[in-house]
Amino acid sequence: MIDMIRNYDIDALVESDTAHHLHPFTDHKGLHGEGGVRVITRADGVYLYDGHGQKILDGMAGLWCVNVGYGRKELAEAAYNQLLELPYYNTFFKTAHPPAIELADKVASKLPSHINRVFFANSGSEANDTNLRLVHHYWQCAGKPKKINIISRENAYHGSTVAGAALGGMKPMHKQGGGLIPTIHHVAQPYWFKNGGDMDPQEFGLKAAREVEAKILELGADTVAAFIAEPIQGAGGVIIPPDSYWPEIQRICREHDVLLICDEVICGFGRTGNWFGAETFNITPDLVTMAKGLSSGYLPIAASGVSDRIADTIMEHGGEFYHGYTYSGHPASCAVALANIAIIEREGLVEKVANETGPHLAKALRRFDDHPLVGETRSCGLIGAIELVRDKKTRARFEPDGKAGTICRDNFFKRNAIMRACGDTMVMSPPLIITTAQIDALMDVAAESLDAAAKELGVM
Ligand code: PXG
Repeated sequence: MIDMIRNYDIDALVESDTAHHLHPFTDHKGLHGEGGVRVITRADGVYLYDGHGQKILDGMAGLWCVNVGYGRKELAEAAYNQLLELPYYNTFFKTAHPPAIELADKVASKLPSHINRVFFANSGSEANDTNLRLVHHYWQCAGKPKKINIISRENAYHGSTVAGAALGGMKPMHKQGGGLIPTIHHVAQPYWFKNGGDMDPQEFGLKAAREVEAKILELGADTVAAFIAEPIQGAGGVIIPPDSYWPEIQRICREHDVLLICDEVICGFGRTGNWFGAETFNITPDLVTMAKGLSSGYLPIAASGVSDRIADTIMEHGGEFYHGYTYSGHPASCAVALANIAIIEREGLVEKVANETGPHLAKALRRFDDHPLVGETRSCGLIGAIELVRDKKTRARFEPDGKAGTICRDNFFKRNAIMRACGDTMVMSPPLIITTAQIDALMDVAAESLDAAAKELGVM
């Protein structure tokens, strides 16, 4: 944490924000109507502090990214030292620099053994754009240029660039022009709680997986390039697929020679109790998207992990891959990512999630099983969800969609804790350094917020 706390004129900042700052994913009319933003001025460990000195428990690790927690001096020092030694150089024209080389090596060592190459980007959206470019380039090099269709899932989140939004399955984004790539197709998500009806979850998992196969057959396997999915859908509402889902997806991709892109932007770097969600679900991806936890959000950096099959084919074919970003493998971001991974290793955070805090969260969530507003709780490692319902038995929701979630989220906020609402699903993804006592504190706030929301919704 910084030694000196700066004094900001918060009211002036809020006014200035209203006048000049366009925020991502924000209804500005609504925001300004509510009196503007809450200004966060500093953070330490799992806590944020706002401009009025309030201490806020961050149950979301920022935006699912601050895995090692806030206030890590050694990450600041890694950036500082690198910026003095070599603030920038590109990796385009037969050049490289130590941090990019070392980070590619380190990340490759954490990925499944058939993935040994890494291509750097600056955000998860960019890395997914890269994956799309890589997939098309691969199939051309492999002599199957007709394989151009990509299959994704409804309600998936793969970013906010043109390709990211089209890859994702968020209908409101598509309606605003974000779904304009005609070779990208969407199938159902393995969301038993919402769509499973009376089906057994495992049966439902198989059914959802077989929608991918049906789409492949509809398009013709010789035209399908890849299937992209998050091991656990994050922004879609922490959708943990039934155990039957991923093995069936794996079989389908193998059988129809369709590449599998695992978007690990949220699941990567310890979130599920392994370095990658692919390990947790026993997935063998051809490409892996990484961002967020790669640097714990201290500096922007993302990456695509590229399997030997893809990298070797492209290399053997030869010819330039016309793709890259000015800041691919930015030295300071790479240095910070290396220091971040060193912290995760040194503090055994992945093991801690698997053996201690993950199981603790799962158990702690069970206290809401009998709550009138709660239809289901679920978690995997340190990513979890609470489903809000009007009727526990039928899993019927309140209307309109999202109302209960917003009320509940606002109640969290009032109590100085952060959980996000995805529609009527409360989601959490705290920093991986969170202690069991801090998880209990978060659950205490959840209990109060659920009670308050239930009263507001008239069910308690
Ligand atoms: N893939 C996944 C799985 C993500 O969660 C991205 C790609 C895109 O990453 P960038 O770095 O381009 O944002 C993400 C990002 C939310 C929320 O409201 C989630 C994300 C981003 C912004 C908001 O939950 N995830």
